[in-house]
Amino acid sequence: MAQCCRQPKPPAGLYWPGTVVTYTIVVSNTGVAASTDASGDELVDTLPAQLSLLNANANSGTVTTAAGTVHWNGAIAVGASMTLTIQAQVKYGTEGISVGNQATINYDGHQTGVHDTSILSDDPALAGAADPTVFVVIDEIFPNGFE
Ligand SMILES: [Ca+2]
Ligand SMILES: [Ca+2]
Repeated sequence: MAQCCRQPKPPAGLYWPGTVVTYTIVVSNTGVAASTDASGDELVDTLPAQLSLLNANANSGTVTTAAGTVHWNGAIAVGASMTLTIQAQVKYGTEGISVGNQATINYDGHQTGVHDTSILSDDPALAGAADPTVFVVIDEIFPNGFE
């Protein structure tokens, strides 16, 4: 029974049903004016249907979650960054499915108190400017050689 709750940590990039996936999203203010907490969410990440949202935390601002969607509100000073960490579990019955995730960041580029610009998050491991983070769910394996 001891092995019932064991959750082996997979090698980087290998995910199977039951694996906990951690997304780390860093939003930096590289502009010349503070990014304010304007009306509406500054970041929204709706997780794909293959994932169950476990928790979400940020080092500044306010995080709320509803169903499979993470909402972040807050200000970011010039030159500062906000780090949002989202943990989700790969659902069962998803083997072979390509799971993509991408957040939307909204900001008030014209300093009018209203969001006027939206950008998509980017996977820095891929060459494009706005790549979703994608992995394919594999069949369960036992990398430690037992069970
Ligand atoms: Ca806001
Ligand atoms: Ca990229």
